[in-house]
Amino acid sequence: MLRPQHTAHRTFISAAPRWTFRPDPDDVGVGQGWANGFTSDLTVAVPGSWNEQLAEAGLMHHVGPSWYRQVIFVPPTFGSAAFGGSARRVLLRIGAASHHTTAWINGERVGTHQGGFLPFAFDVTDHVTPGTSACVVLRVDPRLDAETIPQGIRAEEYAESVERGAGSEHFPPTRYDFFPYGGIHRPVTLLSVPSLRATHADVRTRLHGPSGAVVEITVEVTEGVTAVKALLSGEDEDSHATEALAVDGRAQLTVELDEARLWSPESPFLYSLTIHALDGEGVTDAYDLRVGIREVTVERDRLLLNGQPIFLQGFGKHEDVPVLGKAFAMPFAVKDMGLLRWIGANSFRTAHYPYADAWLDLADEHGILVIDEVPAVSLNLHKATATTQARHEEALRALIRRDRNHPSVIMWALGNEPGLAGEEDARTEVGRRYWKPLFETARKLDPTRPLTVPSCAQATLDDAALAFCDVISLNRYYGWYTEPGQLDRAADRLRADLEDAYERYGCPIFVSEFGADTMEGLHATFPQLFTEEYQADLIERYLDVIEALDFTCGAHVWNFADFLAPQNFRRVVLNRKGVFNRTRDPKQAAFRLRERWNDAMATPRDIIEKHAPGRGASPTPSPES
Ligand code: BDP
Repeated sequence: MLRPQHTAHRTFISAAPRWTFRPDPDDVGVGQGWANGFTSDLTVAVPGSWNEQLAEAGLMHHVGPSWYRQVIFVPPTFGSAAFGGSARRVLLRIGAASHHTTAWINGERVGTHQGGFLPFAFDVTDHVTPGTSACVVLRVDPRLDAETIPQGIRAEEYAESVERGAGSEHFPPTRYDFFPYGGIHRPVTLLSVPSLRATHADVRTRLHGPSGAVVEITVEVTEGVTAVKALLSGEDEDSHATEALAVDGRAQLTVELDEARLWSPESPFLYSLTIHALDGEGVTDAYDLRVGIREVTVERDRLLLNGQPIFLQGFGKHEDVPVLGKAFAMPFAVKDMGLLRWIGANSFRTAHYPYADAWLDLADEHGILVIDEVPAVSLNLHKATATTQARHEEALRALIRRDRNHPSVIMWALGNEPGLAGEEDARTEVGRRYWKPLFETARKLDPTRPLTVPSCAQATLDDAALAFCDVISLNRYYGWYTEPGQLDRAADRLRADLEDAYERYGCPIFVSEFGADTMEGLHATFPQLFTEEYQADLIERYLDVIEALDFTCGAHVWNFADFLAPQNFRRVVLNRKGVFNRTRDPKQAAFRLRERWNDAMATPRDIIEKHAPGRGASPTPSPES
């Protein structure tokens, strides 16, 4: 799906930010006809989670169906007359809503969608009239179960575990360690697009010869489009034009560059690509994209970008900010990018779900490398069914389709921590059968990026997902959940674990999570959990171990910033493993990392060389290369 854009052939409006809101805890809204409109004293901001916004109305822990209503004036400029009479369509697009959404316009149902973290759109042309108002009603239901991605805990299951006195320590109940926000989390827009248009574009780049590159563009088009033109231009460089006929709804175009300017963290150069759809009489649609040319490969124990080894230094993140909850908030995204640069990080992981695409735009521009994650967090394979697996595949396809054009995305994480509660199925043939087809699908859809699944200590190195990974990602908490206050023992266990992992799998090892909860302002002269010194020391001890091992390709501290967790005795309101607090003030660890990572603007390899002499050098070429 192409994003909202203003071009000579496309336009859009954003819905007003304040919506009428009504929670529906007893799920009576459909039966009572709320789709035709409803009244309520409550309003809520969109994008925004309802939880913190409406905490005083008793909705902090509301994880149930909720209704939104907004009257949107459809501009007369959305009509065909404004675009020279050619036929047009109107689309209602929702950037993301957690997790199941049904939409009505003027009481007529226009569509439904499953999945909380990716955009979706409904063609509402037949339900609106340009120049008049439309009443948009959305029912958003955040409830999850064993067959959704991510999996969740149904209210009845929770009630049973409360009864049994086991497994009920989280409230609201989740299978994961972040707050189960509900709401419309990314912008709602109404788009006016030509009937004869491009509907999707896939751009693949590969390096060719000593300094050239090939850019392959596949454009999906609506019926009636006969050809597609593409124009690729770089700064101060010639433009490259190409054209191809559309056959069976798609056109394949290729641009060959003799001298390609590559995208990299040091020089994140982006070409502009303009796509034109044609119908035999002229141009019917125009759409702009940006293209970064770069290549990611795995060679023995190295992760390579444009043929050079890279070492990932950065964080697992969350989309979580005060009041807005899980909503995308540009000021925080801009601030976070600034902090990533300030601290000297070169990468982050979109733990534990796809983020708003604006994050990836920023990463493309700043040269930040991204591990992009499917929202299959803490999978319980014992409870997974064929439906869970099919939805997992759907989520994987949708993520790759949305994000593959971003050069910043260097690796797909197909999930996170299967078998978190120690379920045996994660380590047996059940796990193997679950993961195999998912990896096959991902490789078929995108053979140009390595695949991984961050794995937890509870699943052990027998985690069935690991056997399919190109990079082994390990989340490890020695010195925190085990060996508390004992950093020497923690470092020894970590080293032994990483060595075992490499011996067993023989591919690059990435420590995708490690960290310690930290209350800013707590200090001690000895290793004491929760103090700022302990967090900073633990992080440095981990980095010393990881950087000194030849086969590692990076380390991501958990977490960039503190984030809200469900209520449970392990958390003082927030998961406090952030090196920044929730409002982005630095803890001591942030300054230590900054010192280590910036180091006169050295590259990550130079930093390794400093802390582990001899380790930063490029790999010796393998005999066959
Ligand atoms: C890991 C999870 C992450 C948690 C983290 C923690 O991947 O979501 O927040 O541990 O416990 O198991 O802080």
